[in-house]
Amino acid sequence: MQADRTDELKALLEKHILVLDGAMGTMIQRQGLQEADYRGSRFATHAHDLKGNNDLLLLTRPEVIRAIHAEYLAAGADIIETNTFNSTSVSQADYHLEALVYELNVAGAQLARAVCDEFTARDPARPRFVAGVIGPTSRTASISPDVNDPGYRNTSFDELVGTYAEAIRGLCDGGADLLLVETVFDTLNAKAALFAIERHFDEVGRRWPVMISGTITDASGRTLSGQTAEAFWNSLNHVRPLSFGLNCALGAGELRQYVEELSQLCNCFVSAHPNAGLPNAFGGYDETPAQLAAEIADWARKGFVNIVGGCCGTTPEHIAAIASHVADVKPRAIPVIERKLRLSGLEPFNVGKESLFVNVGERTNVTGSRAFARMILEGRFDDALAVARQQVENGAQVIDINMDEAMLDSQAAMDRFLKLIAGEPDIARVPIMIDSSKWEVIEAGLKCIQGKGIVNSISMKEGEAEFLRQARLARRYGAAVVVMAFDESGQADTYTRKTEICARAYRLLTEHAAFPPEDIIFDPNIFAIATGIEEHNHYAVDFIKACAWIRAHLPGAQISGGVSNVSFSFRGNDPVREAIHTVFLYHAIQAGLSMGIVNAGMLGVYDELDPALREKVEDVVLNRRPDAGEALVEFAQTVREGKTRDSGPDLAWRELPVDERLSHALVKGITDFVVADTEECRAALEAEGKPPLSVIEGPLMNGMNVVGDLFGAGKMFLPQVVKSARVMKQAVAHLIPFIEAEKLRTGVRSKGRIVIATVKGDVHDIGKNIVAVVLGCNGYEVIDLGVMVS
Ligand code: THG
Repeated sequence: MQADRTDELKALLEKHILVLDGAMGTMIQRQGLQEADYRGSRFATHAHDLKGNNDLLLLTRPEVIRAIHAEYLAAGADIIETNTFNSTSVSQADYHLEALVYELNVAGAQLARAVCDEFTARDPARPRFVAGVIGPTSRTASISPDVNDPGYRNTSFDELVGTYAEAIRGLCDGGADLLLVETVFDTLNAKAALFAIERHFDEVGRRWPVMISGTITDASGRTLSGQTAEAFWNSLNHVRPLSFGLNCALGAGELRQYVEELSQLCNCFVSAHPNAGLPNAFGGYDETPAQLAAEIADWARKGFVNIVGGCCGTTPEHIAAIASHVADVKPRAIPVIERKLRLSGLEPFNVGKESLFVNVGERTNVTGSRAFARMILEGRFDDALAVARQQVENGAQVIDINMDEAMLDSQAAMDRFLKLIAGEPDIARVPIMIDSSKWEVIEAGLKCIQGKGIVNSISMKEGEAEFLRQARLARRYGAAVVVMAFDESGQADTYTRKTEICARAYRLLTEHAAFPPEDIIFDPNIFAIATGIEEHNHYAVDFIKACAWIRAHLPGAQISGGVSNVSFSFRGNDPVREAIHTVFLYHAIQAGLSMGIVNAGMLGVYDELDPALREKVEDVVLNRRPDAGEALVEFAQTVREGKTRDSGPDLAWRELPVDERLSHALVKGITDFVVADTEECRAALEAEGKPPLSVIEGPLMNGMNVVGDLFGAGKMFLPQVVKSARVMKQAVAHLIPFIEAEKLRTGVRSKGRIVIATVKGDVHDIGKNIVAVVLGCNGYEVIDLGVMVS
């Protein structure tokens, strides 16, 4: 194992912009290697093609890789990337070489190590470093590869952790100085890599610096899995990376604004290694060394970057040009970033002093809503998703999800629901709070979310050791935690117990688990008041006082609670419950409550409450008179059920003409009415003497063109387009029997045969499926060879 060079590396980064190497693939391509080169003698009889498995050259043609490393070092690279981008079992499975993962990573690190050491020995004033490369694999943990089943995945968090763990062990054993998790297109894949990294560090009792580099794949400025740059940072900064940045996909010009954005957000070094421009029509790269270096040099002068290099299409000439341009430029100074709870879904959500009060939607809870429980128990997940969507539309900034129901496989339900949410960008926009009293259910949930979510909850009820274990794990998954005021002797119900337990938990978390205070959310227990039992009358007051104490004494932490609990004794009388919530929140927020699990959209305004009701409610909440509860119960009888403000989704678009409705459904990804609308459209066109195919060629393609234009303009991103494809598919499925019947009637023969496939290395086949459907509908016979076709 290589000696720890973290301090040396950090010291250099304070003084200089360091240079990464460039592309490996382009350089290997130049050699014109053939199948036999890849096989060498060791794999001469391997039953599958090996050409294109560039990482395998580490074992069969190491001198080729060694020479490329040497060229980059000679060009001025300070950090060399190991040739291990595809050295994971997921990627090696394409070649049936999963067994080589550890060996490839060791070999990759050893080889780069040896070349770096040679160069360092020649010029000790210019030390060189080995970055152990961990690639994204060819699978996405957050996106379904099957348009018909948005909850399906072809890999899992556990599978990725398993193979990444092997790779990381290999890289560290082989002598890497740091680890580089790069070309991240799905944050959940990266979370799995970082989980494995943190676990490895714990196991061997040593840390390596970690670089994280994501990739933005289209004009929307998002990752493939739909996150914005800031959401991406919020999801992964829990590992305190050495550097954070972007690489690949777009050329330097297109990447610029996102690098600039990260340079302002990240309290670590910032890296960027773009492609040599966007790929041209032949898959080549046109940006010259001078062009690329000029753009990167400008980033350097503007103070955006600390580490720069090249990705696809770059060569030693590009790296030499970059190195000479940044040699004398001062590196970016790491800015001081305000510490606050920084959550994310697809978009960032930062909880600071200025975000007065955070609404956490409570309705997606099987124990808190009979209707939601029925949907889940009956497997009506579409309806359950509609509940989540409504919470977000009604103002929930986070959604709480709870599947704790005796009749349910809670772990499976949590997994399925969260995977379905991942396919709904209008819900997945917000962070998730995973609510369960069972740790296994929480952990199952954490394995499904790419954003930075919240664990709800942990506590000291099973002692300090278990509390700290769960806290450390939550952090390893990159989540914040709700800490309930609960200890070995039970739930805290008095001001004294609430504050003592929170103080003890705070000390344990910050001093023994290095937990950042801003990621702690205390819940000092909201209990029902006005129950008729005298001891309960003081519950709200004690909670409110505890909020004030926590604010004053436990700096940086947030405070939350389950607000609807407080009014349980008024079940059945929603107007009174709402009034209680409103008054309770009015006082608790003033005392420091910063978040609440609430029925989003059902909160009143303190000043607008009927004064008579408010007076009675306030007597109860603040425990101002011994008979307050009875008085409110009596008064409550007079308060009639008002109109509920918990309105359904906006259906105004249903009034539009049918082709506009189809277009709307495609753009918004709404499947609810698509079959009925398609049929209405088909019948109408039939009446005009037009064939069923004209529904596709007219209204449906018009709608898809709108989707295409919005995507091209960066106004839609991939997970949204996937939903559009699903709508299209359902519409077409409805039309196919009509089209077949029409063919038989008119005796039309096939216009020709089309062979179609998704090439090896592509990540999904959505585009191909749409093309296949459209061609099929236009009278072509389509033969689909499938995915990963060489
Ligand atoms: N703290 C933390 N998490 C929590 C709670 C808490 N999670 C669960 C709960 N408490 C917060 N969520 C709810 C959700 C619904 C209701 C109360 C709290 C509720 N439901 C109505 C009822 O039961 O009468 C509606 C019933 C229905 O619609 O069927 O009141 O305190 N950390």
